[in-house]
Formats: sequence, structure tokens, C-alpha cells
Amino acid sequence: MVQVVVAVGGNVGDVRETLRRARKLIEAEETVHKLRATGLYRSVAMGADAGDSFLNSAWIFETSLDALELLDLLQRVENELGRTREVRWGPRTLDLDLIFYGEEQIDSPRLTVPHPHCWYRQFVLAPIASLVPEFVHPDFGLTIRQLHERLTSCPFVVAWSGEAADRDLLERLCLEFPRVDLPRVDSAGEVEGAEASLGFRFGNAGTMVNEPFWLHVPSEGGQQFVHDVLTAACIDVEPVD
Ligand code: A4P
Ligand code: MG
Repeated sequence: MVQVVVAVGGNVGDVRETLRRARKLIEAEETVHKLRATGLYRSVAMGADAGDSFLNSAWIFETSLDALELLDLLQRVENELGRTREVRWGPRTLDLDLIFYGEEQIDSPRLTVPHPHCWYRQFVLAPIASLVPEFVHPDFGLTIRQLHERLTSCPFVVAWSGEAADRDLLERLCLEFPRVDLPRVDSAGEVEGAEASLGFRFGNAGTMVNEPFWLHVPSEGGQQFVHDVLTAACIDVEPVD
């Protein structure tokens, strides 16, 4: 048996009802045990075409499925509840992302675990932190509580390097995200072929205790990518009844 964490979200239709039905379908599987679900959290949508605000939650359960079998199950449930995939990051009735599969690190064409974007997304970390705050992220060696808290530090330092983050973009981002401090650094985080890199640091510039975790900005759609990352990191995620 492996303990897994699944992030759950949706922003089309009666999302509360869809999430309830999805949970029933998962719980009905013989290979799934001891499922615990967090409460629901509401946040604005990250992504230019993402649509209305989202409801997010997370499930923690034990399973005898291997990781790809579990992905198959999650996708079956998404499909059964009406998920279509016209637009990347588009509106969706149901999104089930596998965040952790025990402490395993998996990098295959169909599956990357831990989920590569979980660590800067408030709407993923807030629900998980409410159930298993002391779970340690296998890539970073930090607990979910620590990962979540670092997103709420003020100022929130997002170091960047490379060329894509030009002056106009930075000025616009500073206006839109007043809590974020965007110093430029020369960094080993840069990789060949990436136009810019973003790094997230703890606390303020004077009290950094860790190397930043670098995200490489894609050459196509880079500005939107940077905007989405900052939205996901700075977003207000409110618990709802
Ligand atoms: N895949 C690889 N690794 C994984 C994994 N760990 N879990 C592959 C799940 N799937 C994984 O996913 C595309 C492919 O990723 C899958 O076929 C699988 O083989 P998808 O769900 O079909 O496509 P997508 O919607 O384009 O991507 P994804 O990753 O689900 O989108 P995101 O990044 O999760 O963004 N705003 C708020 N406030 N709250 C949200 O929950 N969600 C999104 C979706 C956008 N904005 C949001 C929220
Ligand atoms: Mg998904």
C-alpha cells in the first residue's frame, strides 16, 4: 500500500456536486482505502483562458495501484464526469492531479511525480497543508507547511535571471503583485535554451535561508507563464463551507 495525495479542482458546472461524485467513484474502488478529503477552497482562476473561479480540495488515501494505474483511474473518473480537453489550462468540470505517490520521484512521458508545479501553487498547497502539514516534499526536503508559508512571506522575493523578463514586464508585474520583490540575480539556475529563469526565495532578501528553486520560463508564452506563476503563488485561497 502506498499513501498518495491527489489535488482536486474544477470551475465549470456544479463543482461541489462533481467533486462529491468523483470522491464516491474513487472510494468505490477496491484498490483505494482510507480516503480523507480536505474542505473546499475557492480562488480566482490562474491562466488567461481558465475561466471562472475554482473550487479546490485534496484527497489523501492508500492504494495498491502502481502510479500509472492510479493515473489511469484518475483520468477515467475525469472523463466519466464530463472533462474535455480543448484548451490547455482551460475551464474544466474536474481536474485530478497526482501530487505525491508516497515518496517516489517519477519522471516518465505520462507522469511526473511529485507534480512539478505543486510547490508554488497556493490552491494546491493550502488544502494539503490542512491535512498533512508535516509531509515532506521528496524533491525539496521541506514540509508542506514550510512550502505553503514561504508563499505568504512579505516581501515575497522572486529572483529572476536571463533576458525574457524585460523592464516593461517587470514594471507591470510589480504593479500587479505589490507584495512581490523582483530582484535580478546572476545565477547557476539558468539553463541553456531557457530565456529566463525565476527563483522563489524565503523571507526577505536579508534573511534568505535557502537557494531559490528555479523555474525555467518557456521561450513561447513566457510572459503569460510568469504571470500565471505569480498568480498561483500570490492568489487568495479562501476556505468555503
Ligand atoms: N501528467 C504528468 N504528470 C501528471 C501528474 N502528476 N498528475 C500528464 C496528472 N497528470 C499528469 O494533463 C495533461 C497530461 O499531464 C495528462 O495526460 C498526464 O499524462 P491534463 O489534466 O489532461 O491537462 P491540463 O489541464 O492541460 O494540465 P494540468 O496539469 O491538469 O493543469 P494544471 O497545471 O493543473 O492547471 N486555477 C485555480 N485557481 N485552481 C486550479 O485548480 N487549475 C488549473 C489547471 C488552471 N488554473 C487553476 C487551477
Ligand atoms: Mg490535470
